[in-house]
Amino acid sequence: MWRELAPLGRDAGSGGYRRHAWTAADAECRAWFREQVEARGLGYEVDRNGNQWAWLGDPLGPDAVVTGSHLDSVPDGGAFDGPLGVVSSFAALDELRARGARFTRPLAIANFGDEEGARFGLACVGSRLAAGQLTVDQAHRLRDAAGVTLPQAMAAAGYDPDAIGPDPERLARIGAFVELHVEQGRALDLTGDPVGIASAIWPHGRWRYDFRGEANHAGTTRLADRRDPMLTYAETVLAARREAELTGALATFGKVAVEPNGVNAIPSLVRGWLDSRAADQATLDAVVSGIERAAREHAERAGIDLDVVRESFTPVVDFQHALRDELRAILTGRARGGAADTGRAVPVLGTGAGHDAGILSASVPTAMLFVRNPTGISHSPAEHAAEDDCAAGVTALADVLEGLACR
Ligand code: HGY
Ligand code: MN
Ligand code: MN
Repeated sequence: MWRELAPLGRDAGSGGYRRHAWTAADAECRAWFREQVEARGLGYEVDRNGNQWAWLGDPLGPDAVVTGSHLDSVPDGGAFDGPLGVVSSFAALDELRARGARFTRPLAIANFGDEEGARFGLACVGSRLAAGQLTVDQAHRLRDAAGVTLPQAMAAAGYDPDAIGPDPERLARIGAFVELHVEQGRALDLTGDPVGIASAIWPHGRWRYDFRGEANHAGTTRLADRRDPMLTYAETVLAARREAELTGALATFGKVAVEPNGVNAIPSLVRGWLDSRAADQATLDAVVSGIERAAREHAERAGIDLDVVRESFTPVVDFQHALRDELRAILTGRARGGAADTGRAVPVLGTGAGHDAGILSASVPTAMLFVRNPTGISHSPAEHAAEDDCAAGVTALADVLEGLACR
């Protein structure tokens, strides 16, 4: 499965993935997902928001156990963020069938669309729509850098944008959602464990800063006569780092767009996107307001107009303790009777990375498994996990699914 998926949407130059929502690369990944479903004789379904589902058992039955993740990527993302969860889900199902597991609850594997928000700027569009955390009107207003709206992109990919909307009945039928994901950090590398369990997701968001100045000639305009938004943007980027250091939060300006973006032209507009995250809401509020305050002071002094728009926000997620503890019991061998009690506690760790499981946790009992990432690098072509650790992740996911769905 991994070898078949690896070339899809991969850029030959950077080696990174460009699997953005409703593009040709996304379509290739969706076709791959459907092939896996059909190769296993599972029921295939695409829900009203374009999320894909593979079903074993009755899709309308109660108390389903669902696993899976996403296949889309950030620009030049790595191979594991998302796909590891989807591939591991199919491999875990194969493992359970090899074990002769008898399912007493419906089981599904999901591919949630547009988790990264790389094209339209909002994270977890597929799961947010299903959970009613993104209204149809808000979704219809999303547009990419070329001005293509989400409905236009969905229609061009053959999906009905008028069908999108909340899916409470579907979510009400789910008893547990467990997402396996490559760790985006080095906590497991430090504990020496191949697999860990998630405790929480930090609150995090994305803010767009629009710095407007005055376009002019780079070669004839005196410095004193300029209103250059690039300077204010640069000062804001440095202020963001200072505020993050002062508050123990994270703040990143990783995306910038300049108009007219000419080497010999003083910009009229510099658009910068802030990604900020912190262990708790109060700290996040403090760092985000601190950055905006500094930006406004710099803009005021330089005669630059500034607009700040929050484009994406996810509150803190505290994964359901009962399900988290059930996974822990299963993985330390206590809950499955005969299995030797390994006694070794499985690490439970928080993360600053957002996930569909975080969005769905407001509607469904959710949990996450992390697979060790020896360098911690993610959102980069250098993202990697060792094959043995990925295999340990598949076994852990199979154990968890068996413990939950084969009672
Ligand atoms: O941004 C995130 O944390 C996730 O990768 N969407
Ligand atoms: Mn990601
Ligand atoms: Mn991810």
